[in-house]
Amino acid sequence: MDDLVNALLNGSRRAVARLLTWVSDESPQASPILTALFPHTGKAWVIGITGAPGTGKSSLVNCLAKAYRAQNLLVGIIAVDPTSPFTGGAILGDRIRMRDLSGDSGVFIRSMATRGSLGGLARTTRDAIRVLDAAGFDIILVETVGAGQSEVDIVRTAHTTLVIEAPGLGDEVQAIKAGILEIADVLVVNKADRPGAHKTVSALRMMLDIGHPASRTQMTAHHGQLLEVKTPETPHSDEPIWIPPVLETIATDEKGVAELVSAIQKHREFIQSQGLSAPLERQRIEIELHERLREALIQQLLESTSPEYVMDVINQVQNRQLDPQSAVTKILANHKQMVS
Ligand SMILES: Nc1nc2c(ncn2[C@@H]2O[C@H](COP(=O)(O)OP(=O)(O)OP(=O)(O)O)[C@@H](O)[C@H]2O)c(=O)[nH]1
Ligand SMILES: [Mg+2]
Repeated sequence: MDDLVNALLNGSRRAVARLLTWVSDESPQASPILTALFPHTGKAWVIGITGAPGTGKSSLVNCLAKAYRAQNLLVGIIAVDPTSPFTGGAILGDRIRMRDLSGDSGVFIRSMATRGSLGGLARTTRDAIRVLDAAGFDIILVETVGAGQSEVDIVRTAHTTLVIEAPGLGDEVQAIKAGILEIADVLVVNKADRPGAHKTVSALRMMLDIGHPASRTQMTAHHGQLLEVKTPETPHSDEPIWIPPVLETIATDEKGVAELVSAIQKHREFIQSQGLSAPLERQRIEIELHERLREALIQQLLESTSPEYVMDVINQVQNRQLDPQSAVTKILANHKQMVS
């Protein structure tokens, strides 16, 4: 184990590959290594790239990776595909789009698909980010398809979040629905070679104006937690606020990429100069702990409770002998008894 940890800390690509496989397989072998690596993490800048399917996320990731490589930075890429475990096609497509990067040992690409729960995917994605971080990757690009709360959760891991839109298709409306506009640090209208790009840009700018820019620099409270995550205090009116820029890109022609890299850099400098790094990290840790705790508690509960017992409780609810809340109380009481 020490050998693997040392190899990884020295940036061995084989060690990275092996550990990422354990992480995505949720293999128990990964845990002690992640524990050993943790003190060596926290150095990379994590950039989340999200948006509706087909908006050009992978193409932009490809462009960004090349730009950061030109700065001599090491780039890790995680493509999260929560839609299905059968992602052969999508991954193959990404490989083709990212083929410019193949053969460069300064870039490491890995796809992560869900095996069980989406909560599991958020956890394995965080672990994968830490593996790359400990291995010395400076920039970690995490691509997720922005379709709902679970993807938003994954994106919350990032230090800078890019939301990618494309002209037409009413994408801006979709973004609002999925709640992803609120998490954008930089908005990108890709496929600017297509008609309607300017219209999409102005629509997005208008929506940003209507929104509440004061709350944008910090993450909003997380839904569905066991415990309430405190909403960050609204900054005083004289404090500088981050207003997400709206940029146009043509990923297929590598147009607008330099401006995008510069916007990301400005956001990073803003976070750091305003002393927001530490509070934002605390908030990410809080969210992660809640998620892990919830998963662990449910796991514990399921281990101490037999399926027959649960079946029986379900029957009682169906027969109107027990209401659902009392059923939960009953299962919890049974669990308490089993573990004591
Ligand atoms: N015209 C045009 N096409 C683009 C541009 N960027 C990407 N595309 C094309 O759009 C298609 C989808 O691009 P991807 O980069 O795979 O998009 P994605 O958002 O990663 O897609 P998913 O991961 O499947 O959600 C590909 O055929 C790209 O070549 C662009 O700026 N202009
Ligand atoms: Mg993609």
